[in-house]
Amino acid sequence: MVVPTYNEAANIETVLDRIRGALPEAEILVVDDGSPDGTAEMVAQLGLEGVHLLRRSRKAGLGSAYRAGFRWGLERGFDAFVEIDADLSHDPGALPSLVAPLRQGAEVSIGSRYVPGGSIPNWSWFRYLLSRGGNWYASAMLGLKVADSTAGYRAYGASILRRIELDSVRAEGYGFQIEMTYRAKRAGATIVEVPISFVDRVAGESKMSTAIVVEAFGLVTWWAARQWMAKVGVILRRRGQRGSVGGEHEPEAAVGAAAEVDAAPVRSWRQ
Ligand SMILES: Nc1nc2c(ncn2[C@@H]2O[C@H](COP(=O)(O)OP(=O)(O)O)[C@@H](O)[C@H]2O)c(=O)[nH]1
Ligand SMILES: [Mg+2]
Repeated sequence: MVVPTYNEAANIETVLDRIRGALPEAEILVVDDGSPDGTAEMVAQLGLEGVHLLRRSRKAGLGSAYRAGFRWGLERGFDAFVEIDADLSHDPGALPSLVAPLRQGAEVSIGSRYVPGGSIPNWSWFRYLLSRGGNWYASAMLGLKVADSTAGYRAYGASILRRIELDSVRAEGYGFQIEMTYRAKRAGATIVEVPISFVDRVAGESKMSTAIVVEAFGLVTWWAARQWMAKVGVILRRRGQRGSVGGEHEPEAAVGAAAEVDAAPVRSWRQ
């Protein structure tokens, strides 16, 4: 269990307790970014068995906190990872149903607000529309076929985290969740959505900002553009190849390929 925290002193003890109650066998890693409210000190003082603390010096974003948490766990040989917010928006009681698909062979399980049975009881219409609009845009642009790709309550098998190349994941906010979904899908993961009820935080403050929304929108547009450019490139190359069958360019291409193969050992020998 990776629990990112920034100023969650009002929630951390309860959330750790409830995770323990729901999934006693899980190890928990709190990734704290130097919370000024003393969240990390509270975790250290509680000294709970099976609860680890990764302290980072400054607020570096949700995506970077998860990347650090996943690396920590992969180095120690954990085979499944769960993302959960520390503000009790994600009900720890749903953990058994969230991790169940991993036991049945799925590599990603998303706690989804937008599949039948999922809900957000107390959100303002503005946040609801923003979230639905963002999800629609990401899904349409990237062909994700996932109802809730911005959801932050999810479980991953270690195998997919290894294939995703975490070091090159760049997004920090909602964009991080979309990027992980996009990469997992491209890497051939089976992605399952499990209905959850997302309740808005009661204590502490949200770190959601306009910058986070803009980052997600910009990155989705960029990934989609890159995807289309790659597709157009493939079509043009295919056309070029068809045009040159039996034509005068063919011998030249063959010579080029041979030259490249020949050149390889020379390059490595020079090094
Ligand atoms: N370590 C770390 N945790 C963060 C950071 N930003 C947000 N969080 C945590 O990520 C979770 C989700 O953030 P929250 O502010 O509730 O976002 P919201 O649910 O979209 O409003 C909470 O547990 C936060 O404490 C960050 O920069 N670093
Ligand atoms: Mg929250």
